Amino acid sequence: MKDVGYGNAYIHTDDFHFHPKDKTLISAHLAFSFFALFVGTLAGVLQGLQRTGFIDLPGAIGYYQLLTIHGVYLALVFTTFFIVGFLYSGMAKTLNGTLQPVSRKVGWAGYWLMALGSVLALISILNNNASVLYTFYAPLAASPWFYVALALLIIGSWFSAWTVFHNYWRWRKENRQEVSPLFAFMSVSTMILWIIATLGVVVEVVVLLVPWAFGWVDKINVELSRTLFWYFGHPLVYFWLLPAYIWYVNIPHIIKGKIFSDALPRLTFILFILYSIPVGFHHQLMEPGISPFWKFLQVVLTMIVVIPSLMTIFSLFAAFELSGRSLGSKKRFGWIRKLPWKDVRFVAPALGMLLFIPAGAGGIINASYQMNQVVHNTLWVTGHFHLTLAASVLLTFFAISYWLVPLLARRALTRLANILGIVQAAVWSAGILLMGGSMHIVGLLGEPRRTAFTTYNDHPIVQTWEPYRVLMGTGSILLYISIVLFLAIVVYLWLFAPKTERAIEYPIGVVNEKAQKPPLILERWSLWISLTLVLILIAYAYPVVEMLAKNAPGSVPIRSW
Ligand code: HAS
Ligand code: CU1
Repeated sequence: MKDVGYGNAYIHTDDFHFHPKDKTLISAHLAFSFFALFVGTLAGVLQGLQRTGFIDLPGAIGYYQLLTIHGVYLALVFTTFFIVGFLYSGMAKTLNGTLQPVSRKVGWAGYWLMALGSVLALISILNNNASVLYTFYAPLAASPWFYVALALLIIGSWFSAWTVFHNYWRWRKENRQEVSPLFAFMSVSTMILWIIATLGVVVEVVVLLVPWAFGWVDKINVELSRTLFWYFGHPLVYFWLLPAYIWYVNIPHIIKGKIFSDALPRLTFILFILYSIPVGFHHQLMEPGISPFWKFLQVVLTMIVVIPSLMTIFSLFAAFELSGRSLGSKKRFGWIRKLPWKDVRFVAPALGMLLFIPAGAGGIINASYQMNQVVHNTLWVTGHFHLTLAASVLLTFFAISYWLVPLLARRALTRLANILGIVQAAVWSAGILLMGGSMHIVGLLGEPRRTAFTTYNDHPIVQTWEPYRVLMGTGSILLYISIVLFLAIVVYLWLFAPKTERAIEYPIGVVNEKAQKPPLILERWSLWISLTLVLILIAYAYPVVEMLAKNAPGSVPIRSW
């Protein structure tokens, strides 16, 4: 590996180039994700400005329509395409230098299914037939084709998961007694989590929503449909988070340090597989159809799933401090100054990490039964997920784009792009702090989420929300500016930056020589999957049977728009 050092026009190189066919597959995923990012943020700023009273929307499009596009295109479409493309790139880099040809074909099948689903969903929403938001809660009913589109998106992503698994199996066959590369381990864990989680939403969509929306059955069991959604909805947030926890392998390289421990991140990911699914009731704490014991049990499990994130904090600080000390820092906190604060590949995720500390604390508040009564269905929750998904995760995805796009295009991450990237990440963080921070406060003051602008007949309580609405609106404008800048930098890096053979490297850290070899049991997937299924049965079997046995009257489809 040749290190030409940061501060030159180019960052260092390890002469890794993608196989041209891998490059096309990965690029297609990234391109679609950037398209979704643009559509989703455009809808986001428009609905944000409407709900804060800054603008009136033209008659042709409504607030709930825009909010649905915003949620579906960012939370479901952008994330899935980006994550799949990114995982393919790391699998190619760390396993055999290229993806297996057959897996590439399956990867393309997945891509087209997901793209078809995404376009169909957008058409349904634009035709004003699916203003049901990204959680598509029954009894609100969309056009049946919207649900078919969602099913295509998810089933397509199963093909992508297979592509990841297949490359891992092939490598495993040739390297039976070896510990897999950390990146590949993380990708496999992420996709195992995804498959188990999406089973819930596929059952919800295919068994409950589609027949009901087509009119083949009259009524839907609302509580059961929401339960199946949140069985999926919570692990969904870790499907976003785990690729960002790539911090474990990327950040040590970028800070010129080493991976502190090879076993700890693997254990972290196993804990996520085990504990992220049987916790969905923490989104349903205020719903009447579930008895308190099962809510309590899932809240306890939620507190356990916080532990792997605490382990991540520990591991990152250890990597920072060890790297700082090896670079000569002597004072207790001197390592902070040794971090590469001029490198966007570090600065963007570092801002994400800093924001994840209050964001995670907010999550623990949400999960605490009594406090959930105060924050549930208020803008506090919207603030929470902007600080987690739209800050910690997205800032990391920005950084990944800043090295992955030039690597794919064999172009340089120029000094200018690097500086603009830092500005872009800083503007994004400022926007999120303004918007997400105000959402937290105004949520405590009682402003509900999922509502268009209203003054509630000039009610005095609503007048106390006013200053926060101004801050939220201003924050959303900053966020939009930041995305436009991000997309402009990406287009520059993809098409216009100087061509170079000494491409920017794919940052994968080396493990600290003092770290212990991870035990092979961590790769006994059948064991972890079985334990996960047992935990799911414990947490869900009885309440679901209860929901079925109660034989609730159910609801006919309702169209509220
Ligand atoms: Fe959440 C609602 C609980 C994490 C996303 N969450 C949501 C919704 C979304 C979401 C989208 O219990 C709304 C869904 C909807 O539409 O209704 N959440 C939690 C808990 C955690 C948590 C306990 N959430 C996330 C993450 C998300 C996300 C991550 C997206 C990526 N959440 C809830 C609950 C609700 C909820 C309830 C329902 C609320 C309601 O009533 O509706 C935990 O996983 C959080 C653990 C995290 C930490 C922080 C670790 C910090 C780290 C940073 C390291 C920093 C360093 C410093 C090293 C404990 C790892 C760097 C230093 C330098 C110098 C650079
Ligand atoms: Cu959750």
